[in-house]
Amino acid sequence: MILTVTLNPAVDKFYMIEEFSMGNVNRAKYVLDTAGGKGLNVSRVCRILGEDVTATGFLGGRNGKFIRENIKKVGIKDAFADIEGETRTCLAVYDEKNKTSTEILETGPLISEHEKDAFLNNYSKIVRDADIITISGSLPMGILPDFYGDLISIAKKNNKTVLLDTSGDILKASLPYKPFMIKPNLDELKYISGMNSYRNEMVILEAEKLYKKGIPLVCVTLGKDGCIAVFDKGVYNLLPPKVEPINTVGSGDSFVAGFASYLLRKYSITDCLINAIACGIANTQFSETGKVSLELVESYKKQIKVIQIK
Ligand code: TA6
Repeated sequence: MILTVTLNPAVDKFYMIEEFSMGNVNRAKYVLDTAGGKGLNVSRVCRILGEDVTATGFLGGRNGKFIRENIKKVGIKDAFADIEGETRTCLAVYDEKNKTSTEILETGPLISEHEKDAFLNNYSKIVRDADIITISGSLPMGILPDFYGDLISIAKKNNKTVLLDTSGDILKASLPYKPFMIKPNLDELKYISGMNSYRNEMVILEAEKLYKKGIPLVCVTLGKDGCIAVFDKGVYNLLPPKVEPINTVGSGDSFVAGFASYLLRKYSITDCLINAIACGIANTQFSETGKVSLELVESYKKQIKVIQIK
């Protein structure tokens, strides 16, 4: 079973706009509300891949109710903790003409000490039934950046594998706890490493430094250019086919789901990364966030090139 952690879930509101015009009235030609937040996108893709998924985190208010109803419909087991606050809304505005996606992310509700303790108590129990734990996204107010470290420690005490997808100070604070995988993009790698260029050599150098600090798999995601991965003392570049995206939001989350699914099925790290990238690309072919099709994933897997750099 895959346990997904989304401490700051969101109702993802997607607006399709013919041509977005800043400072003017824009009429949405298509609107879609999705039970989102990175970990719930991971959960939804895991379900499409046929995996047994339990989702946990914090949910409250009308948005929390919407999310509970929607995750139940797709067979995601609900292990969320109730909160007083209102779960947030995140906007994704897609400009059809310019093919750009603009996101506006709310900070999320304030979590009380009592709510945090109740979550931790429940998490410590459900971790035992999980095989793989994914921890994704930002933290709501009231939760300190090193909280993911507590979750990683509890998981590792139970001999569970943790895949971490977060950024900024939260990612920095989590590194000493050595999750199995981190997947920073270039900007996130720059923030945590201080590197001053995006040249491949620099990216590889910083990724290797993180690997040497005890992170078994450091995967720097490069969007349409795939990823650079450091694991098992080697450095690899995985190159995807070129596709025309519809909506890229949720591709990183689909990547995590694809990786978790294959890791659970005991595939090699390389095959897990191939499946992960194929899921990330497949997600771009749908307007919904966190959506893939098995046919597209299978097709893209065959087109991904793996180059061993070191
Ligand atoms: O990756 C896409 C997405 O999950 C959106 O669905 C939106 O919920 C956002 O990211 C949340 O990101 P955050 O880093 O705030 O957890």
